[in-house]
Amino acid sequence: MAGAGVNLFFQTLLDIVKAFVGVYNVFDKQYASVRYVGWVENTMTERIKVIQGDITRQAVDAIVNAANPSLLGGGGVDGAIHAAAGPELLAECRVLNGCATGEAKITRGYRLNAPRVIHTVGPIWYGGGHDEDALLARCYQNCFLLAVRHGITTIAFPAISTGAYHFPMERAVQIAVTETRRFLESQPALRKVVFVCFNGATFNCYCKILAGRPQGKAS
Ligand code: AR6
Repeated sequence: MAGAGVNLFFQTLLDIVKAFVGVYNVFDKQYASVRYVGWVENTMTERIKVIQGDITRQAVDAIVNAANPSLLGGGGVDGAIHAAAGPELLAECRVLNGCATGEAKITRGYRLNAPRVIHTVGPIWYGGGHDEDALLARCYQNCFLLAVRHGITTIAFPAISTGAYHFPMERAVQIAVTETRRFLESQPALRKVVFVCFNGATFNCYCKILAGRPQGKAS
């Protein structure tokens, strides 16, 4: 009888210990996930960098090209990327069958420091009533999706559509930053997003919208 009592005591003790371990695990997981979200939030400024410079010189996994629907080259950043990558880039682009506005396609980087180029076609600014905002947002979303699908962890963007396509700079930068923050929050695999600004005005605009101090040097 006494033996049964002792057994019951130990069994109950064991159940209590197990229950505590279970509760501890639940708390631990919750704490871990909260800490994880906190980590993303805390390191957001480290994962987004803004620099003034030339995107063709960036040593990242992929640079983004602000292309046109033919994907066969052009002026601006598109021309600079093709010039720096060499003719092999154009040869690969020829077989891609172009790219619709808001979509993105990936190639190798050839002579660039970046092994990959993600080509996206931003919207031409027609005054704002032609879905321009949504199309520009789609550019960033599709670039990020392609990047993650190809195991890219560091990516550099120019200010898509803000040159020959005349998208208002501040509005374009707001969209770029919003889409980037949204994607980084859900994708820990993406380690670094670099906004490469070709001039000081663009650089200042990104810094203002990111509401942070300048984080990079001109290169
Ligand atoms: N590095 C970083 N940014 C650059 C560079 C560079 N080397 N060169 C220019 N920018 P744009 P879009 C900036 O006109 O407006 C092409 O002909 C530039 O200051 O290159 O999307 C395509 O073939 C501006 O802020 O692209 C299309 O036909 C930003 O990059 C059309 O232009 C985008 O300017 C696309 O127009």
